[in-house]
Amino acid sequence: MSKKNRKYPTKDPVCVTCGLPSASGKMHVGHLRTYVPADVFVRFLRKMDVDVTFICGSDTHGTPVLTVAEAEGLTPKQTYTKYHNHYLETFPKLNIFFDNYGTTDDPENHARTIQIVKALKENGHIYPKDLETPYCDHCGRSQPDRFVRGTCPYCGADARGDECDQGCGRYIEPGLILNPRCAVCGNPTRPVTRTHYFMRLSAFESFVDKFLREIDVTKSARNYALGWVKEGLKDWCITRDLDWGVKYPDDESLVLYVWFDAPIGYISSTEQWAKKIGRPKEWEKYWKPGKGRLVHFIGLDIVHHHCIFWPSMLKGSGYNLPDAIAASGMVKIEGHNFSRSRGYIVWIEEEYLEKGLDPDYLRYYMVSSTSQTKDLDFAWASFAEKVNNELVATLGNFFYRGLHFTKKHYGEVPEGTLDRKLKKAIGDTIETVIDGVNENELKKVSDAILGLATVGNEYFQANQPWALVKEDKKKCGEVLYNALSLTKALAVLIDPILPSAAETVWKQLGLESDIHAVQLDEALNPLDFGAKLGKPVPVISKIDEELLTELQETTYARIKAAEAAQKGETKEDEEVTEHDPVKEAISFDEFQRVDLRIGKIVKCERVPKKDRLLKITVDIGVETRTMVTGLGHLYKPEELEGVTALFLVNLEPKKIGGIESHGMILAVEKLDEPGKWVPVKVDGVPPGSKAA
Ligand code: B3M
Ligand code: ZN
Repeated sequence: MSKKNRKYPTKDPVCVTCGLPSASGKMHVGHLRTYVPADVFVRFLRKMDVDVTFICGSDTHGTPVLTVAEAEGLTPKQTYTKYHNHYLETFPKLNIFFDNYGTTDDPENHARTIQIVKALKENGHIYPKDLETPYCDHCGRSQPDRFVRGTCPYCGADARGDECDQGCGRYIEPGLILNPRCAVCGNPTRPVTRTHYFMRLSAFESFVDKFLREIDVTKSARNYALGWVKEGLKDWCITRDLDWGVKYPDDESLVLYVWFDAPIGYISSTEQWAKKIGRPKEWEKYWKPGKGRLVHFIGLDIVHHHCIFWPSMLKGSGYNLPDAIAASGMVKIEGHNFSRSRGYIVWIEEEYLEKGLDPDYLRYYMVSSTSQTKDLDFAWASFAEKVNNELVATLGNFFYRGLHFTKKHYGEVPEGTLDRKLKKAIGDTIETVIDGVNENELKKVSDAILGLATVGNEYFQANQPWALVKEDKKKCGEVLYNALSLTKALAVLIDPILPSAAETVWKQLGLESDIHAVQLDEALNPLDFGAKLGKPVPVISKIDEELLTELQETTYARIKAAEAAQKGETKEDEEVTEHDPVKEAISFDEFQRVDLRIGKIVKCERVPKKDRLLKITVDIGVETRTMVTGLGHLYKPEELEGVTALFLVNLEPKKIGGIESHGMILAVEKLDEPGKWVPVKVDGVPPGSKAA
């Protein structure tokens, strides 16, 4: 990226927000897909001297909180307070620090929401209309949103009232769900008619279209959202027949839909921050039209709300518009779609923090595993591998060996001058870091920093200080001066990702300033001679086999228990199945682009150090090529050698475990044995035969 295309550093004030977690459950690994990168992004902006405020809070309204309150026998307020406190305590334990963390039930949010409804109404964007919504005679009440289940009108999957949670993921307007049944008692509901309030979203169609093309929004999110615009935006029902939420000003027997007041929480939480710092009007620099830049970090599951509803609400009531919407991919657990009910979840408190694991490891894993926009497959084995083979072996090792050796032989920073090549490597890394932050590709950032640590290790190795110290102590001092200056640079650069480790190394270098306040450029300033070194101790330690097994067992045990529970339920309730719903339809043309052929595995070998990976050489008739499969933990190479199976041969090449893979073997996951994948074998057909 050329310097002039960079958005950051900027003199404009920036407000970064994260999607508000619903205060109806505890924090799990899935949450961190957004919160960690956002926190890292904010910390890097601060290191570029950008004026940035980091805002979040708990989402306390709507049926997500109500259903949990009913299940736990608590009031909605008791429920959200319990989980809000949990978030409030847990974020700092992960080194995630918001400038303000409020709730959507705070008075500021009620007031701001009502102000926005009134502004929208005055501007002619709200109107009343009669609507038929589900009523459950058995429960004796209206059952909106999550209180109702039925068939998705778009894809036919079993869905909840306002969102197709198991199929296409789309937002569903009240009254549209097909075959509705009460989610509490299971009885069919009947439609009742009453007056609701609608926002005239249809009038915002061309605005949203233009907005999405102009702002900086993750490509996939933009494409989804533009797709909805193309289908035509329908007016949006903003009220619900519930008594928990922000009361609708013109009819207090209704509340606003949770997705109306939740994003307003971004504004009200900024207002709370402004009050807290004693400049109550300061929030306006972000939210009133002007130079302030709003950056929203969200998950790909809440694109509709942030790319369609929210900008229209802001526009219609005269507020500033988002400058960027960064949508992260979702998290899978051990290769499976995240699912609470099926046990594919990892809880942060019990299963990570209470095991004594360092939050920085998880932060590193979250940013360095894959591109921010892709799904991240969380697996304990790959977590341990990243910590052990990257953090410890490359970075931690470099920190420790230089500090330990210098402390032992010199006790202080020896004299030297910074090597030109090393200085250039530091300078180049800073540039890549700034590019990565601008592109919101934090993997690029962490890879560059680890690359610099590799340069350091090579420098150390090449100069052999352990031998040099005996021959020429002064010259050895020069080498160590360089190694420690590079350590300092690495501490500055890695600080946003590993704040605790960086802080410790900083102290070991004898530096007294606050590393979190140090700017990126400081990485280029070598150390002062003679500074006393602190006590060197390793700042990152390996995840040992025993702990890894314990972590894996906890996760697997839960998955097993969930499976058993589901099987039990299946017997009692025939309706529950474990089949994934059928995906959205594709056209025949789209299908024809898929090239499936029979191939024969002529050779199969393990990929060194990668338990799950096998390198296979496949004869596909026209040619013989290399592919990498993730079946290594299930099969020995000799079990696959000689197998004839179905292959996807026009999948774009991808590096897996350092090897370029040119296609994919098709395998099926056994329904009765989750996690067990079996290749689609075909006998009696020669390689190269096509499937359609
Ligand atoms: N509470 C939805 C969720 O938990 C949500 C986000 C609000 S952002 C304004 O995914
Ligand atoms: Zn659907």
